[in-house]
Amino acid sequence: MAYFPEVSEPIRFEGPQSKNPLAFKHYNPEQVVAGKSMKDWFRFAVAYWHTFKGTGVDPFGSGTANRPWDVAADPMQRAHDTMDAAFEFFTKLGVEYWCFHDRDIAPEGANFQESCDNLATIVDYAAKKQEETGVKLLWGTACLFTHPRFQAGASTNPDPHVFAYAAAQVKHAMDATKKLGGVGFTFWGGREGYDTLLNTRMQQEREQFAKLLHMAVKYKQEIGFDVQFYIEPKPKEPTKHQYDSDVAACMNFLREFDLTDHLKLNIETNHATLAAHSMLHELRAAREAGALGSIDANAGDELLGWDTDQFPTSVYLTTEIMLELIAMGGFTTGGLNFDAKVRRQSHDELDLFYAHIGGMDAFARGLISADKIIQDGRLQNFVDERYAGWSTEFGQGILAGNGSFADCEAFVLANGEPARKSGRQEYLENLINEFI
Ligand code: XLS
Ligand code: NI
Ligand code: NI
Repeated sequence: MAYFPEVSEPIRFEGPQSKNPLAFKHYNPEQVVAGKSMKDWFRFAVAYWHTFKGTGVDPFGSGTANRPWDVAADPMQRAHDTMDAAFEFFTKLGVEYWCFHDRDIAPEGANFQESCDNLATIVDYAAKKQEETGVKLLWGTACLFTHPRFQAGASTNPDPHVFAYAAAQVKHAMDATKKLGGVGFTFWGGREGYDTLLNTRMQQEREQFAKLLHMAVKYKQEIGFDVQFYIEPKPKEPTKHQYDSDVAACMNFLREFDLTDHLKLNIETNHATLAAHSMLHELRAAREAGALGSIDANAGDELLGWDTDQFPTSVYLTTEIMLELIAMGGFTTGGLNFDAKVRRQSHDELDLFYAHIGGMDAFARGLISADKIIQDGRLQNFVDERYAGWSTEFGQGILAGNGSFADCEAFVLANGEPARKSGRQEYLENLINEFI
């Protein structure tokens, strides 16, 4: 059975003149930009949870999407049907990767063992589908936030019984990811935070979180699984405060608990903005710390204060993202995962295509603009010139750690008042707009 009958063949690149809503206008997978094909720059992935499991439910209303793959009475049949729909979608859209939580792809059973058996059955099925289609797994993860047992957190729970449950679940989610050839595994601390400090031992909970991550490192070595771990910053929602709040908090956490060698960051646009940072800021902070691993590509709404997880359509945003990605030389294990959902009123299966096509085209335009900005060179030259003083013998001495207060005083006495230079913000903003 075809779940997407309106899309009879794979989405193709038709160029900017095309008016076909089911064609790429800018994303041309094999087109080489900045030394690499578009598809290799982006490594696009579809998020299983939003695209196939999302129904449009919100705190005020029930789901609006009635998916044809979500109708069978038996939950395992539904899981198989959903997997069929997913691989039909991946191949028709032409993405190379997908991402999942364990509980997205297989239902919880009556007990832990049954849940693990369900997962193993569906993973076998997914492995077969991957082999048939060539679609690969970007990363897997464990859902440690939906079930009521995790109401007070998973690894950060006041009860070690829940910690054990979470750890056991991660073990199986890692096995599933390994079996599917995943190159990454993500830890997003959905409820790893607190609702109120009145009942919380904050430092102990942070330590518990780190202990789970160390167990995961040990386990991946035990099973010989060459996987990149990611931690995904988010400041809040569902908790009031999440311990992995932003890039800076994550880096501090990883350093404090000796985990910097084992985890990189998976940065999500809407989480950056929830933390009152720009995506550019979070990417820059991660990249300069050598810890930028992967990206959850989405966008928030400027006027709504929660994680709306919208598809990215702003070329300004994608240009900024691609400037950082090009500066990094591209992903190694990571990719651009559309952790994004269609709006509640966009409940048709076709809307899933429009959403992803739009996101992919927005990134293609971002890549092309970013490449032009770099080729042009004026932005880089301006920044180099702005910091030129640090290349002098005096500046270099300070950076090498050889400076002293006495040297600085002598320098000021000899050189007088520093000349002020314009930061040229508006000029630079205009320059960026030349290329967008
Ligand atoms: C939720 C997160 C989640 C992670 C995976 O806000 O973005 O979807 O990416 O658990
Ligand atoms: Ni995410
Ligand atoms: Ni999110």
